[in-house]
Amino acid sequence: SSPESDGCTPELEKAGLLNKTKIAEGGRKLRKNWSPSWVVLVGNSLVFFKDPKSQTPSSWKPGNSRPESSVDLRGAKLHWANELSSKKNVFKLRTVTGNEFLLQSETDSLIREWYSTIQNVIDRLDRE
Ligand code: I3P
Repeated sequence: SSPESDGCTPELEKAGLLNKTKIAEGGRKLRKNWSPSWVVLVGNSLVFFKDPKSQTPSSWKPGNSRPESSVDLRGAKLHWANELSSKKNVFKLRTVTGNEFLLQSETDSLIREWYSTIQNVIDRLDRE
């Protein structure tokens, strides 16, 4: 079992680079637009930042650390979704408000870690 699931860690945290596309907003389908995103899992939220690698040194200003968007994981659903993409290692995250995201990594172990860490947060919130 992972260290995150030992029940002794109140705040799960994880950060890393994933490929991301939003595919629905409020239940309404969107056109895919994959891009690398710096993803941070903190508390009950998944927070998306612009890919730091795509920023020039001069773009590192305090204002640029503002998240692009943030997802409340309470009541969210997570599913492997390789049928929704030609890419490998894809999962879908659906929020209670009907926003849907696909997240993807070329690295199998990395995407599995993200999946189980996010699922652990969703499960914890379901129990509250
Ligand atoms: C889409 C783009 C996406 C692709 C999507 C295409 O074309 O190539 O990368 O998704 O496939 O429609 P466009 O750039 O013209 O919008 P995947 O990479 O996830 O396969 P889809 O329409 O079959 O979902």
